Amino acid sequence: MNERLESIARKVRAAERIAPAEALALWEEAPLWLLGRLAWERKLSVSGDRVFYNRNFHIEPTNLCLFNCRFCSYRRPKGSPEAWEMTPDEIVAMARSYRGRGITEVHIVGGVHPDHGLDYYLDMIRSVKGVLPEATVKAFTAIELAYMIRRAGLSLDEGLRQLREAGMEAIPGGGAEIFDEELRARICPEKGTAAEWLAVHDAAHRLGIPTNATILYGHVETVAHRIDHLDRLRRQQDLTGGFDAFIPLKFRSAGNALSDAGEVSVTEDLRMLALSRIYLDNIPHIKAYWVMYGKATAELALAFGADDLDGTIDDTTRIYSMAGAEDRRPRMSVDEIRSIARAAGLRAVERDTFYHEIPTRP
Ligand code: V47
Repeated sequence: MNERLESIARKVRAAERIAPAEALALWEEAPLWLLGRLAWERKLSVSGDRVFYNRNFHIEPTNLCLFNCRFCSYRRPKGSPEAWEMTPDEIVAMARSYRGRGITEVHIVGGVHPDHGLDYYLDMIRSVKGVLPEATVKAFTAIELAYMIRRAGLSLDEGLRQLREAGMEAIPGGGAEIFDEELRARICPEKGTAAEWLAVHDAAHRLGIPTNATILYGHVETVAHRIDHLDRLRRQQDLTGGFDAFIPLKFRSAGNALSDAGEVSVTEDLRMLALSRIYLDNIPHIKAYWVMYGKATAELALAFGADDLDGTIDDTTRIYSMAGAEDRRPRMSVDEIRSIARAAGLRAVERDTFYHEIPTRP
């Protein structure tokens, strides 16, 4: 190992923060085993032998979307036979079908629908919460939120307050994509800016609403772009501290305008996870979203710094199956999650949205 690498590894082990240039050096020069070992050690010091999971399902109310992001396989234009829009009754019926099944989180994300006002979303949240009062509603990406709040003529703060009052208790991490302005203009030119994404999370954190963060990697960006993205998140977290989890999202190439970019290797996925764990020293949880990796890679991810697998899902999300993920009908039983954790030498621990542990139950 060269001297530079040795000194960076020493810093990481001493829980000292590394700079962007050091992250780049780690990426370019560290062998996989070293990245993995550093991330594993960091994971152990944060969450010990635990791997978190939750009992959740998703509601994807629509795949109509104002924006046409080039990496997206999910969106359909109005009039397309593959476009869908759930009615409020269908949404309530879906939530009702999960009554009595131990669900602790409902994740609601869809396209940015052109026609709905804020009241529509407030009613949606109230109705889901009304049917499943014990579950946390984690809803809408920062992009959807910015749009619905702006359309209502409200400040971010006021809009988020109203949504929280209706029952939105946490915000998922989607819509971050890649923060670099030039790249964003190439892959999702119409979508809200990086500054807008960060402003929504900043406002949410200041209101005490916890959120997640993501990156979409493995398309046309460079490693320096990824590190810049991580750096902006780390700086935001220093200011407001409200990110619970970071989720590196691997670009899946089927059925979208960026298909030619292909997909990065599993080895690169593991390097990305490890780098995220090492760089984001102020975000406690790194999620290996099994729906996007597939179950086999998710198990591997647990040796590279991840401490969360996300949830049972119950075949309720299409975003990744439409983009080419192996699992066409993603669902995982609690037993399966436990055996993945066990195989990785770790202990599966059920959590709620806020990472409170839930005592073992069948
Ligand atoms: O923002 C879209 C990504 C995200 C593709 O917060 C794609 O707990 C890969 O954010 N290949 C939405 N990714 C999903 C998301 C998420 C998922 C699970 C848990 C949480 C959480 C958040 O999906 C979008 C976009 O970055 N995405 N298309 C694609 N072809």
